[in-house]
Amino acid sequence: MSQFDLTGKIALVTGASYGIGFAIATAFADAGATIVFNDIKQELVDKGIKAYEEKGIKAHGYVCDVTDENAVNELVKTIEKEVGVIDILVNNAGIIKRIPMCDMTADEFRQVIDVDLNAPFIVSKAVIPSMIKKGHGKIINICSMMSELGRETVSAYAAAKGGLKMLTRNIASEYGEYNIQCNGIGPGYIATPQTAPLREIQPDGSRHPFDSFIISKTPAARWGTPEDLGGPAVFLASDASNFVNGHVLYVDGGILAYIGKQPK
Ligand code: NAP
Ligand code: GCO
Repeated sequence: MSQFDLTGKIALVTGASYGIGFAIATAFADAGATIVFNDIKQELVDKGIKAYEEKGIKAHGYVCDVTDENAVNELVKTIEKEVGVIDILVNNAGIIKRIPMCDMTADEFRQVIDVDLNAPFIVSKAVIPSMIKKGHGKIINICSMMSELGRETVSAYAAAKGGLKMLTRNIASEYGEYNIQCNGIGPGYIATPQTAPLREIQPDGSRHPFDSFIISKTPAARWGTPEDLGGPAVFLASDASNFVNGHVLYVDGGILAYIGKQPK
């Protein structure tokens, strides 16, 4: 049997009706896992179930706001009853607000921290006890370039994703002895609705300046696709990574290794 096989495993991927979460869940299903996902609205869950069906995947979809601790605890109980104990959790649901720091309200800052940092704490805490009883578990936190780097307008997001990197290391430290591996994936710049405003074609038909900037900062000279994250996620969800713990795997086409192209 392949070390990457996920047959018999149950995976919960949060916020996975489209985008990166959807691509990761699809890769898990291709490797044999049963897919469970949630999203914040019924329309998104319906859209997700249909999109999985189109790929031949029977996914279990639930409405749940990952920032609501009671709702998350109920969700995990329902999944355990209706599907089974979760073997793999991917904390994928996330938001970003691109606002210069001095223009951002404390409330807006808190909303980002709530979804991108507090929620992974809440969902991980809800699944770990059953993972301990089962004798194994895999938690994958979707981090970011902003777990390492800063840039204008993303103070809350960078603070949350930097914190998520440390939550990853802490879960690994605290629960490694129970055969739980908690790792992060740090996607580079990936073409999804979240980054669509950064790729908008300009009125004169030229590329968005940020789009050109990202191409020049990425040795691969392209944006990533959600599918680029599938293989790394399967690795971190499978037995192939049983001694990998507390690591963040950057899937960035080389951005973090590169000083950037010299301007012409
Ligand atoms: P996305 O397209 O915005 O998808 C995120 C999903 O999470 C959406 O379905 C969203 O619903 C859902 N969600 C938001 N708040 C939620 C909540 N409170 N409870 C439950 N679900 C919630 O994002 P993506 O680009 O695929 O990104 C997925 C993850 O990767 C995020 O954590 C993001 O920060 C991270 N990431 C993205 C990139 C990139 O370049 N795209 C790079 C690095 C890291 P709505 O549609 O209603 O908001
Ligand atoms: C931004 C982007 C990033 C990416 C991603 C990078 O405005 O700089 O949205 O934050 O989404 O997280 O890894």
